Amino acid sequence: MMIISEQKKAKSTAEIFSVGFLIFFIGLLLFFVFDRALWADTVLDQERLIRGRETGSVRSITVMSNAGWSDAGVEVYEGEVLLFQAEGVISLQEGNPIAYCGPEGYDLQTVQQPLRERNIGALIGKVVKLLSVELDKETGEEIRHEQVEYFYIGKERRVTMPLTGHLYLGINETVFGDNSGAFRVTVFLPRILN
Ligand SMILES: [Ca+2]
Repeated sequence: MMIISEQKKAKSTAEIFSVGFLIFFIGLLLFFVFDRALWADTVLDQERLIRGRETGSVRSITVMSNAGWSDAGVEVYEGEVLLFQAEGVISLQEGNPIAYCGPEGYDLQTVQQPLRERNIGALIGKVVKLLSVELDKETGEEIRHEQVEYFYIGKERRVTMPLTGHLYLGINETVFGDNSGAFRVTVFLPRILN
């Protein structure tokens, strides 16, 4: 009886150790999974900024306020997250002493803007997807059928690309001929550009 009891005790001790190890292992696994998930949410953006030149690509674009859309020179993919940072001051009406603004725009919304609910003069972007090209039979001119998606940027913003296509940056204003100045924009892409 003594021997059996000892064996049982030994067995139960081994079981406790096994269960303990299993719990520890699962805990360790969960820690890594959740830690990575948290890390991905909070730290990745900063990491991406710091290591942008290793893990992705950085583009510097000057957006002239009096020249319509500026070609960012990159194709983007739907769902891809790009980080934008902008600086600079522009005039929305040269000679007007109060019509100045930064990338967040001037505190005024008009119906004649690409993004009506955003400040006039704010930094915005658009993605253009070329659907088809046809020739006008009468004039011989090229007619491009495009899908366009606009999005707000402001001073600093992470934006999920709404469409696969070509990226442009511009000012949230249609009457841009009387503007002056430019925004300097840094674009961080999550992949290496060829
Ligand atoms: Ca203007």
